[in-house]
Amino acid sequence: MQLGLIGLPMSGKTTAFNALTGANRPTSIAVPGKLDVQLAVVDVPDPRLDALTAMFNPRKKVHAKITFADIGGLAKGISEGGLSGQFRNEIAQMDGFVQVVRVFKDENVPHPEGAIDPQRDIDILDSEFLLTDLVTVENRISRLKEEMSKGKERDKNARELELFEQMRETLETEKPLRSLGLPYEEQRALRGYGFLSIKPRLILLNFGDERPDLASLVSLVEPTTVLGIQARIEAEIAQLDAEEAVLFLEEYQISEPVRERVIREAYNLLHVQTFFTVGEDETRAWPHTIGATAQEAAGVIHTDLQRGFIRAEIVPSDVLLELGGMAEVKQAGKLRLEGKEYIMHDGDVMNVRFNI
Ligand SMILES: Nc1nc2c(ncn2[C@@H]2O[C@H](COP(=O)(O)OP(=O)(O)OP(=O)(O)O)[C@@H](O)[C@H]2O)c(=O)[nH]1
Ligand SMILES: [Mg+2]
Repeated sequence: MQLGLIGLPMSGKTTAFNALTGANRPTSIAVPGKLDVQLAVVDVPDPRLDALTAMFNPRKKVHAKITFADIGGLAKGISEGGLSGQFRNEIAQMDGFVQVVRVFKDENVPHPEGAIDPQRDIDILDSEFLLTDLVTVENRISRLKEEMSKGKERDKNARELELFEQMRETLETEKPLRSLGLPYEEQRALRGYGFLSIKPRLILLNFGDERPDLASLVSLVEPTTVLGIQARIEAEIAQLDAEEAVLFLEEYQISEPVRERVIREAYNLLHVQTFFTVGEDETRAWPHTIGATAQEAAGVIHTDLQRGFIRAEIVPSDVLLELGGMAEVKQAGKLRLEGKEYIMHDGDVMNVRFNI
């Protein structure tokens, strides 16, 4: 899973990136209009994985991973005629966005628009993305019309044209494509177009050194997921070792580090949940889409397991943790055998029986 940090110049993207990943990138270096991308991979914290690891004492513990991309260079007015190919390609690879919005006041840090106005800043970037998508939609509409006039694949093209005209209308009324709430399958079919406003995004309001107070701002940006952070403070805390970090989080009354909050929201927005595999070799957390069947989930581990899938042995991790071991689970008759159509639940521990 890849989350792109976007935002206007000097909003605190790199500072937030440092807070999220523990990196130590220099701040205020991006040049507006010049793409600058830096990636960092972090472990997804999961207390269930920790508990399972303590139980099985395996050689290896493997967390789910999430990639954060610090994307510098986006700015007002750079998408006339649509964002340039390079920007588009890079940004379109993201599964979702974390949009950093400046709330902090600091005379030493100039704001590209002058005054502080979070709602305006959100709108500016939104309209850059909307414009980029609109260009793509319009190009596709002309292509479709051209093909239809030649009598090619009439039905298929007519259906697609209907969808794209709906998309155009949405964008022209200044709404993002995600507001269409297209079914997952349809979204997947559109992936090749690299639409930006179709991707889930959450908003990270950077309150600077002041305590986040969403109440005063949240109505501006609904119905989006909004989190508040003190980016600079959290970036500094992310440099500390675990024990010291706990002390400072307490001191600043930060109940949960931003990494954990953002990852949890991202899982929700992207409809991702977790299953586990356990054993003496390794315990491991596997992210997968909510609604996946056991067979599809097996494919997350390896395509061979999906192809040769016979059955899955399933036990919820909380049951396993409560009973104290696999032998106990079997003895209590709590190990279920599920077929390929079984819909995975968050926290399932799975062992795939397969044959290839
Ligand atoms: N006072 C204060 N300053 C901050 C905070 N977060 C970021 N800054 C400052 O704002 C400036 C820009 O921060 P960056 O994190 O580089 O912002 P950015 O969005 O990555 O900027 P560009 O990549 O250059 O567009 C730096 O001078 C930071 O020190 C904060 O929480 N409080
Ligand atoms: Mg930056």
